[in-house]
Amino acid sequence: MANLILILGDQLSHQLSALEDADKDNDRVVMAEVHDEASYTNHHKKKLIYIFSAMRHFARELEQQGWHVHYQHYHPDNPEQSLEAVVSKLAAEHRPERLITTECGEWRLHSQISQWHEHLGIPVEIRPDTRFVCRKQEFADWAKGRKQLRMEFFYREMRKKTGLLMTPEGKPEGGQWNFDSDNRKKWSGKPPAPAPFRVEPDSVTREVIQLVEEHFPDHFGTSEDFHFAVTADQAQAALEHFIDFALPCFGDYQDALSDHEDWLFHSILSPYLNTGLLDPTDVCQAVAQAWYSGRAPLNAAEGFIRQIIGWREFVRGIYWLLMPGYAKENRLNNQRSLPWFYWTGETKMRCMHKAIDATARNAYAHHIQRLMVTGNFALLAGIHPEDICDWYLAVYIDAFDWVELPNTLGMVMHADGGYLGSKPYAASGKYIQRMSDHCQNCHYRVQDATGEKACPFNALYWHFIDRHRDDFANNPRMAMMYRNWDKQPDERRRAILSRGEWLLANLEQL
Ligand code: FAD
Ligand code: DLZ
Repeated sequence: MANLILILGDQLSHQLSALEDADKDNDRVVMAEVHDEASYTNHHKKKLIYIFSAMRHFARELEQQGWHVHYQHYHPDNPEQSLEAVVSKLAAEHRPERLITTECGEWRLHSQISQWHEHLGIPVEIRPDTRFVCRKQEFADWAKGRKQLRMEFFYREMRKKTGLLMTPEGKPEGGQWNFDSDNRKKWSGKPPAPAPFRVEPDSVTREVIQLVEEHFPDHFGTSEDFHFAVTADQAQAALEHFIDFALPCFGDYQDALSDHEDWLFHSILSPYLNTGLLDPTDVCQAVAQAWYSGRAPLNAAEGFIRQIIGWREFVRGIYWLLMPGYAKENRLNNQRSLPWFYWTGETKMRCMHKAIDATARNAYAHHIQRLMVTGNFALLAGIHPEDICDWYLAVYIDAFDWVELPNTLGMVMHADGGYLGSKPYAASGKYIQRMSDHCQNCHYRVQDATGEKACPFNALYWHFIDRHRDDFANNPRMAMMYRNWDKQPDERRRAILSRGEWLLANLEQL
């Protein structure tokens, strides 16, 4: 055998750098479902099913194209329980010239793979991951010397680099870089939200569902009604479904929350983007084309493209710039444990119940649920960043450390001191009321900050503002909040803080 080519569970792309210039006749591809990767967190059952099934389908495609593939199916008694063990065994058996792989997406595994050459007795060639618009070094160069890193400026560079939604004269289409102010509508049920794209499980997926039920029965969530795409062709159909049915309203209702609809007008493409079934630039080009051909408004197309070549690339850049220290950041010195209801959904707070229940059923919640409901609550309640990061890493089908960590630790928890946002995304119940119809069905009263039935988000919000005065009072974007708080009568402030104290001491009861 000439070379061994390792393909990881989130590298399911035929254009993967590890496959470039390979010799189909002599090289051997290795893919492995292993205990260590399946168990480093309490992965949602649907995430396990998705990864294993997509891996199996991808391996089959490679074989159909003439590749020799060594594929390890998961079994708890497999002697090789880690990727290194699988690769070591093959290296000893076949004496390849070298191991080739594409750099992996998380620090934990990356730091292991970068040491493998010491144990395997063969060189290990780690190639750059070309599935992103911005290379790691390019981001580091952009970030160098800047006092603050702001996504908006990075995003403009990526627009120029890709030419997406740019005029031939090099100006942004529509005369503006960003149409976010058009994208904050509340959704009241009309127009109806489209049904999500569905693929009925084939025999491969059904076998994996059984495997996950048998060997991972205690993992979070349900395997029922698994309907995600598991091949690149199916993911392409999911993209077309999004463009036809959801994109036209994506912008308008991007920030909306609903008591009745899990998916609203979101694309549900993150699992496919993050595992290689879809390429981010192709996806953005298809969306830009939908605008050019009049099938979607500009605020939708621009808003969507910004999420991908802006936020997605930006968080990846931050991750690789700041790891491994980044994962340990806790600048607000939060110490509370994650309340148990994050795992059960059993809470009287309607918005929280709805977001967690959807998460358990679907392995998915849309961005505003993650940011402004479960995330906002964790921020206000002072949950330890490691606890809440581990929750997000476990429960979502699209969760990989490089994208989950900056979003949770940075954007939600403000634990990094402000790389991801110039102010914390802290909000009271009023925000949730404005953007959703949850509050009218809630046990708690959103208009109250004190009293047994007062919405917990309210007193927790003011408690957060008060206890972090030293951290935020000088932030110009927070000044109005401090002015509003300071002009409250003393007695009211004391009552709110006392309710806040009670809530913090009794989180499990909410
Ligand atoms: P859409 O709303 O349709 O957006 C389109 C695409 O834009 C997404 O598919 C995604 O690729 C990209 N995108 C949008 N926002 C972000 C963002 N903030 N960061 C990176 N990419 C973004 N996204 C993940 O892919 N994996 C995660 O583990 C993850 N964890 C998150 C944790 C928290 C606390 C928060 C607030 C956000 C997290 N996100 C994560 C970002 C975002 O919530 C998801 O990408 C999005 O909800 C996926 O659903 P969608 O494909 O329907 O997205
Ligand atoms: C997330 C995941 C899971 C659940 N299982 C596997 C696996 O069995 N084999 C594998 O190669 N990859 C798996 N992955 C993805 C990795 O844990 C890891 O998150 C990514 O490869 C990082 O780039």
